[in-house]
Amino acid sequence: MPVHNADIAAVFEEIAGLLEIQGDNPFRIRAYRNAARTVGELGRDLATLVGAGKELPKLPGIGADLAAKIGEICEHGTCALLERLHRELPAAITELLKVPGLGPRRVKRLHDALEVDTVEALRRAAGAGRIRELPGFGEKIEARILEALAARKAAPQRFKLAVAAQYAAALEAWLARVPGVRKVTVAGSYRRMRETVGDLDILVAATAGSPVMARFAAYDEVKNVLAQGETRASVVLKSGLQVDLRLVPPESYGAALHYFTGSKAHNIAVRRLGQARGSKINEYGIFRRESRVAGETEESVFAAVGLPWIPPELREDRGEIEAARKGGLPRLVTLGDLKGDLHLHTKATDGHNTIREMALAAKTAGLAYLAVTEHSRRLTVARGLDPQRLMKQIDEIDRLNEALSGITVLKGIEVDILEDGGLDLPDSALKGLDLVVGAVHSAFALPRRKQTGRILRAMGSRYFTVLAHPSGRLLGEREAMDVDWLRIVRAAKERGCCLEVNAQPDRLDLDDVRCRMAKEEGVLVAVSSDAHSTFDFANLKFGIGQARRGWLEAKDVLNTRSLKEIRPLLAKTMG
Ligand code: DGT
Ligand code: CA
Ligand code: CA
Repeated sequence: MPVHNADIAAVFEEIAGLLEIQGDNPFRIRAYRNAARTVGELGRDLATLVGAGKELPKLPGIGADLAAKIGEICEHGTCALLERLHRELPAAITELLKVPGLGPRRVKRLHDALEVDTVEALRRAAGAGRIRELPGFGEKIEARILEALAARKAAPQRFKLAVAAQYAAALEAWLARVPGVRKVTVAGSYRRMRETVGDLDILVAATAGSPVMARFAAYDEVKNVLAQGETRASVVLKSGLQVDLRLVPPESYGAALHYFTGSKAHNIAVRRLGQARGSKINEYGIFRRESRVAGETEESVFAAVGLPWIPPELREDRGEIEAARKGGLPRLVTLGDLKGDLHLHTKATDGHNTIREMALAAKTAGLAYLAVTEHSRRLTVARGLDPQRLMKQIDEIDRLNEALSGITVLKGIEVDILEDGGLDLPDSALKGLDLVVGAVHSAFALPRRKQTGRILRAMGSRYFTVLAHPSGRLLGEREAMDVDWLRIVRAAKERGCCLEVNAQPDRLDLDDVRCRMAKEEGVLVAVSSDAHSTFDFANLKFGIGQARRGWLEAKDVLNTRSLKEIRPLLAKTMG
């Protein structure tokens, strides 16, 4: 059974929750939680390393004991500790832990006081008004629990793109090895690089008699089979991710690919164009008076309605058809266009590697420069830098650059934007740097006017280059801040500073819509990894996905420029 980093992280997260319910040592609990985060965000598949008999990379906070557990999970999908905790606690506790706003401490109290040990029991207790009477709960929390339960029912779980990618890549490779299989493509929102996906839609072309349908249902990550026919099947994987598979004949592959890539709104618009030309478009092809005129390739589908091929990331019915008709489609930025990375961390703060290690990994990733941008002192949990430590790092980078070839380290900082919009370090500490990345890490819930003013003031400070993860959202965890985006984008334009697309899988911030707003207002966007380890450069592709969904071309992205071209641009913001 293939095990992915997300599975390992989920096991550690569950262990942390269950240990907390049992009242275990807080340090031990935190160790599991940190490990879950570290593994979950890692840009390299640990099970592959374990499977190849390779040693695990040294990761901070992951000592021999946790490393052994990672090995155990890679092999068995679970570990003895989790199994023991399952025996000691009611099975539904794990489900309760997933209800937003509950958390281990509350779950434990509900369990002890009301004997609530299933989600249904929780719903009943909340509905009967019994939860508000518990000390430490109250009416507000009871209402929140009911809301969370209703939302759970209404909105099925969506998977972060990077997490879905782990499952998709493994399944795609597995299907491609089935005898007779000619082509496998993961279509749907995944192919359009949406930040989250509801399910995977896989298209397969195979020779007659290929056992692909049976093999799909027998894939060992499958938890249950929802439907299985000769040409279509749906399964749910152990992770909860649903996968729909379609077997299509070669002459329909392009039409099916177009149909199942979506979006639905885009499909409807294309179908209408077809109707206007007297042809019928569906997932089997393009038909004129019952005979197929196109459908083998996607290009043929678009050509049949008089359009050039449109990249999947644009297919949201947000003007792409009109642009295609006028020959005005953007030439979307690609991963290969990136020349550098302008936001990352090292061991000096909460990163896992030395500057040198990060530089060499960036070079391997095909980059020519990278900016070290540590947290500033206010972020004590990340051991943020004060002016003295920053000065020391600047010296270290100068020395390192003399020794390195083929890669240049730029000097930066991720300075904390204080609640009043001031920066966490004085101008005297910032002025020797190549760039200043500013970011909000606190008070995300300020009212719109205050929050907007705070960010505007920060961007207006003397040294300010890039606004990092501008909205502050964390997918599935924290909403974007409430700010006047147009004012911020226009202020960036006036001030000559840039906005970031942070490529971390749970950020993807700016999102697609705000990328496009930046472009339309003439503001450059930096696509940055915010790497905390040498593996994280692998996340840049997800940032590029958002940039492409936001119609960005290479010229719209700051770090597609060579070192020589970017230096004067950065220097302008540092004066
Ligand atoms: P998701 O899974 O919620 O992240 O989003 P999608 O876009 O992958 O949606 P999904 O899985 O329901 O369907 C895959 C594609 O199939 C969708 O993007 C477009 C196509 N499709 C599904 N239902 C319809 C429909 O009723 N009409 C048309 N024209 N296309 C549809
Ligand atoms: Ca889908
Ligand atoms: Ca689907």
